[in-house]
Amino acid sequence: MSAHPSFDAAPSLSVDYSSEALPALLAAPDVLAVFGFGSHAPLDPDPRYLRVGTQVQPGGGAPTYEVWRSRLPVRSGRTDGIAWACGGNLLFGAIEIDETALAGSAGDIEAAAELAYRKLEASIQAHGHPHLLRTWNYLADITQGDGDAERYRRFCVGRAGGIRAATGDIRPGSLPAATAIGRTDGVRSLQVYWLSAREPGMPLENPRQVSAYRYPRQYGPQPPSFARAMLPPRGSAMPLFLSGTAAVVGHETRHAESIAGQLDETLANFDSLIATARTHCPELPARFDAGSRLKVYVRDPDEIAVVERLLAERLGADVPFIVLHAAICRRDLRMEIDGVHGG
Ligand code: 3EB
Repeated sequence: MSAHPSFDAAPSLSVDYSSEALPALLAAPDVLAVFGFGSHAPLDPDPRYLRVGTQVQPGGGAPTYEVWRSRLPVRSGRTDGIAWACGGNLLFGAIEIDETALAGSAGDIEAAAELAYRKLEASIQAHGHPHLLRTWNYLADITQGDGDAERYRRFCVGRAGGIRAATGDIRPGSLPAATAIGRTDGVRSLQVYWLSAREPGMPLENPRQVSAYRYPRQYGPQPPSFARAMLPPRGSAMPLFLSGTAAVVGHETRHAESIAGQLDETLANFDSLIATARTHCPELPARFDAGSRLKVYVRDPDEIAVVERLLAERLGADVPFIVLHAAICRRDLRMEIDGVHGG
């Protein structure tokens, strides 16, 4: 451990959903990041605020913002096109890359991803928080293009290229938990945001699923670079980070024709993932509860209402969740869920 005094505090993070006004949320000195959802959310120049490209249904009564609090004072700024906020031995960062500016009107998602990940790696190194815990990636038209030209597959190539360029290699044991989802606000730029720390977390895999970084060739030339979940650094007061999780068993999509079937398979995947986490952290609750926070991404807006109803049935009234309209990275996936558990 370092003797530097500012390293002494154990990292601490809470994740909440809030309908407070944005200026009031940003006025708190321990707020590390605030997220608004979709084109109805306001814009604000504060580097701790990000309007993401997945939409809440307007008028649905959903909480408006996701708020990360570090419980310690936060410094923030913008450096080399990256918004960052640093406090409590945690680093939030965000970058947005306009694909159309990179390669003409057709865009180039692979180049955008490579650039985003090179800059991400440089930034977390420069800030002295080199251990990625969690990343989110929002890209337009995620399943557009066929075969290996599909945009999600090319994103995976670019992401891996950026990580390799910066760190020399892809090391499965240090990949972050992640979400990669299709933005639905009509903006054609890649959004990547992340949380990193001075100390590493512990990436986890799911026994019901093939590790994404070992997906077979049929899913593209570059398997996706992420872990199924991330336990926070030892001694920290932080939740378990759950990657985007869908009805994938082994490496195959299940229940392509049924939103209810996909939801139940997704929840079964979480049961198995949380059971794995509990072998390391027995105090973690076995089931989602009031300390969990879930974001539910639904491809077809017409299925949002049924997902809300089914989730309330399956989880009860105590588990906070936000439902978002977003495209999933396989055409046969109707929904995906990510979140945190055990704050
Ligand atoms: C899956 O299980 C669903 O490429 O970063 C989930 C979470 C998925 C993260 C990523 C992709 C990613 O393969 C897709």
